[in-house]
Amino acid sequence: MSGDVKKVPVGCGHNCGGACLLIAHVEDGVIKRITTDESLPDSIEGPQLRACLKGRSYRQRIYHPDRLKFPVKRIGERGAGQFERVGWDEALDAIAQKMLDIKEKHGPTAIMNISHSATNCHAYYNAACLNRLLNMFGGQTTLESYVSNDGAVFAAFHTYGTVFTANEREDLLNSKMIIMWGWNPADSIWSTNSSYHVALARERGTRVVAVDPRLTNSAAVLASRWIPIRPATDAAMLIAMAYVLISENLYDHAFLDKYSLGFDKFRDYVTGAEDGVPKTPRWAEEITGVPAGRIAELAVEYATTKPAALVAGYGPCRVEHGEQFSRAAATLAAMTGNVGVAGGDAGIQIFGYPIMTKVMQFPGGYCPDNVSVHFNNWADAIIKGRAGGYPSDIKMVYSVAGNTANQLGNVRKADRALKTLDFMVVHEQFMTATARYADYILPVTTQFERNDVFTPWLLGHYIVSSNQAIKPYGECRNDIDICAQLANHLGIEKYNETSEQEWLEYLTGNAGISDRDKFKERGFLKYELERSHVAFRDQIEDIENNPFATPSGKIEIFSQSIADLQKPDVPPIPKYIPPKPATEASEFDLCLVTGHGKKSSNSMFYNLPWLRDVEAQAVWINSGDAEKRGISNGDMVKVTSAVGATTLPALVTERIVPGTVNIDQGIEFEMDSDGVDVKGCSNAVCPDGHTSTAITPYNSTRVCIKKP
Ligand SMILES: Nc1nc2c(c(=O)[nH]1)N[C@H]1C(S)=C(S)[C@@H](COP(=O)(O)OP(=O)(O)OC[C@H]3O[C@@H](n4cnc5c(=O)[nH]c(N)nc54)[C@H](O)[C@@H]3O)O[C@H]1N2
Ligand SMILES: Nc1nc2c(c(=O)[nH]1)N[C@H]1C(S)=C(S)[C@@H](COP(=O)(O)OP(=O)(O)OC[C@H]3O[C@@H](n4cnc5c(=O)[nH]c(N)nc54)[C@H](O)[C@@H]3O)O[C@H]1N2
Ligand SMILES: [Mo]
Repeated sequence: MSGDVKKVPVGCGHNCGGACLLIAHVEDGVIKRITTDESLPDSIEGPQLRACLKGRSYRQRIYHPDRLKFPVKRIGERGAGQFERVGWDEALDAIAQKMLDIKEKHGPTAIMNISHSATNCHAYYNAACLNRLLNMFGGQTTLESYVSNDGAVFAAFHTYGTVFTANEREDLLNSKMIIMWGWNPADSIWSTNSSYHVALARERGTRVVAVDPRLTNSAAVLASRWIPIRPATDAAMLIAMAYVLISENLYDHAFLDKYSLGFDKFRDYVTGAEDGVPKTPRWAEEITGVPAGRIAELAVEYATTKPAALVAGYGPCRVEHGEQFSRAAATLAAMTGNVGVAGGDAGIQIFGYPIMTKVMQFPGGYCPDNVSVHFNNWADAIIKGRAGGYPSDIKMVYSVAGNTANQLGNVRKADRALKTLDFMVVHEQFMTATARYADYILPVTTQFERNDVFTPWLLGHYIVSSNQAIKPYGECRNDIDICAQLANHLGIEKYNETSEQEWLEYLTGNAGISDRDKFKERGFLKYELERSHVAFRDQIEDIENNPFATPSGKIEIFSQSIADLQKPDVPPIPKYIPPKPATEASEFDLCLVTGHGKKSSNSMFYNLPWLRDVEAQAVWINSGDAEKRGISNGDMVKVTSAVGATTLPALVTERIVPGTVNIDQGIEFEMDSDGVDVKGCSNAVCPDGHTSTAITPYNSTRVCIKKP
C-alpha cells in the first residue's frame, strides 16, 4: 500500500438528465471512496454540481460481483443465461463472420439496432458508436421515437415549431409561482440542480404547487399544496382552467393577439360554442377527480401571480392522447402571457439552448438504406417482419447501451421475439434482462475507466470533464474501440482514425476551453451568461424580426399542420379526448402509472445493495382500494393487464389517488414458468404499440390487482 490518494474528477451523466461531478479517491489503482463536488462557489460558479445517491454509490457498481469482466459466449438455450468465457479475438471474429453472412443472405437491414439512451449525456462514448459502424456496414433497421416524451415533442413542434422550449433552471428564481405538473425533480433529477432551484425559489417566497396522482417526494418536500389528479385526464383540468380564465376575463388578450394563432377556435371549444358542452370546472371534476373549486382556484392563482411557471414533466404525456396535455399546457402558458418571459415557462420542457450546443455529439453518420420501426414495436417487428407490414425481416439484434427488452412495453413479447433470432450481440457492463438473450456479450468500461465530457439535459452554465480514474475493469473495452476492432474484422476502413484526445478536442471545439489542464483538474468549466436563458425571449421581445418557427410565425393554438395530418384522434386545437371505452373495463379496474424513481436511473443502479436499502420495489395502492381487495401493506400481490402480469409487494398508502396504482419503472424482469414476472417489472404489464402521435403510452395501462 502506497497510501497515496489521488482525487480524480469523474462525470456522472446517465439518462436522468444530470451531469454531476464525482470525485474518485484512488489508492493503488483502486477507487476507495467517492465524494462529490465540494468546490467553494466563486463569482460565477453558482451551485455545486452535487451528485445524487446513485452517483455516490457508483463504487458498488464498478466493483460489483456481477460486473461483466470478460467477453462471453452463449452455451445454453437463448435467454437461459448460460455463458462461457471467450477471448476478444474469437468473439470479434465470430461476430464479424455472422454479420457478413447475414448481410449476404438477407441484406443489412436484417440487423436491428436496439441501442438506447443510457449514456446520452456523453458526447463521446455513446450508442452513436454502433450507429456509425452499422451505417458504414451498409445499413440497419433502426428504432425511432423518443419513448420518453413523444407527446411533448409532437406538441412542441406543432405549437412552437421547435423542441428548444425550456428555460434554464436558474430562471425559476424569477418565478412567483411554480406548478410542478406531473414533474418530480426531487427523484427524477432532470438536470443536476432542478430541485435545488425549486427549493431555493420557495425559500425566497415563491408559491409551489404539485399536480400529480401521487404525493411524490417533490410534492411532499417542495410544494405547499398537492392537487391529486387521475392520470391521463390533465388536458381536461387545463381546459377547465382556461374556461375560468375566459369567463372571468383573466387572460392576456394583448399577448394572444400579438403572439398566437387560433385562440378564437379554442375559446369556442372551451365555452361550448363548438359542441354545446361548456368545459367548466364541474365538467372537469367528473373526469379528473379534482374538485371544481380547486380547479378554479388554481386557474385564478396561475393567471394573477406573475410571472408563473407551469413546469410539466413527461409522466402526463406518456399516456393515450398525451400530446393534448402538452398542447393544453402551452395554450394556458400563452393565455397567461408566461411564454418567453423571465420567471415564466412555455408549458413544455424539452431542450434548453446555448450551453448544450457547445459540446458536439459524436457523429453516428447516416445511411440511405436504413429502415426504421417505432421503438415500442421493436419486438412485434421481429416476430412479424415484412409479412406483418414491417420494412424488414430481422435475423440479428445488436445493442450498445440500452436495456430494450426490459424498458419497452410487453416483456413477454420481447422474450418471444428474441428467441426467434439467429444472432444477437450486446455491449454491457452487466448481465441485464436484454443481455441474457445474446450470443455474445462484450464487456465495456464505465466512465471511471475512460475520458469524456458531459452536459446536462436542459441548461446549466457548465460542461463536465470526466477523467479516467482507473484502468479498465477486467478485460473491459470502450464501446468505440470495440466497434473499431469489429470494423477491422468486417473489412470496413476508416471507422476511426481519431485518437481519444483528438475526439475530445474536436467535440469541445466550440466550448471555449482556454486551459485544458485546468478543465481536467477541476472537472468542470462554468460559463457566465448575461441573463438566464428563457426560451422564446427573442420572439416575445421582437416578433417582427424573430417569428416563431411555426408556419404562421406565431404560437399555434390552432395548428393547420395538425389538421393536415388528418388523424381523427388528433384535433387541431387542444382538446380532452376520453380514453377508448375499455372492453375489459370491469376486469382491469385500476390505472397504472410507472414513475421514474430515485432508486434507479431507468434500469441502472437497482442492483446495488445501497440503493436497495433506500427503497424496495412495491406497487403503490390507495388504502381504500387495498381494503376492498383485502390487501394489507407488504402483502405480495399480482398485478395483471391485457399483456401480462407481475408479482411484487403492495405499498398501501394515502399518497396515491384512488383508482390508480404506481409501479416504478426500471426494475428488471424475471419470468416464472407461467410467464409471470416475479420482480415487479412495470413492463410486464405495460403494452407494446403506440398512439397515432407515436407516444408509448405506459401511463394509461389498465390493470387489476389480486392477492395471488
Ligand atoms: N432517478 C431517476 N431520474 C430519472 C430517470 C430515472 O429512471 N430515475 N429517468 C430519466 C428519464 S429517461 C426521463 S424521460 C425522465 C422522466 O421524467 P418524468 O416523465 O417527468 O418522470 P415520471 O416519474 O415518469 O413522471 C413524473 C410524474 O408524473 C406523474 N404522472 C404520471 N402520470 C401522470 C398523469 O397522467 N398526470 C399527472 N399530472 N401526473 C402524472 C408521476 O406520478 C410522476 O410523479 O426522468 C429522468 N430522470
Ligand atoms: N413502464 C415504463 N417503461 C419505461 C419508462 C416508463 O416511464 N415506464 N420510461 C422509458 C424511458 S423515458 C426511457 S428513456 C427508457 C430507457 O431505456 P434504456 O435506455 O434501455 O434503459 P437504461 O436502463 O438506461 O439502459 C441502459 C443500459 O446501458 C448500460 N450501460 C451504461 N453505460 C454504458 C456504456 O457506456 N456502454 C454500454 N455499452 N452500455 C452501458 C447499462 O448497464 C444499462 O443496462 O425506458 C423507458 N421505459
Ligand atoms: Mo427517458
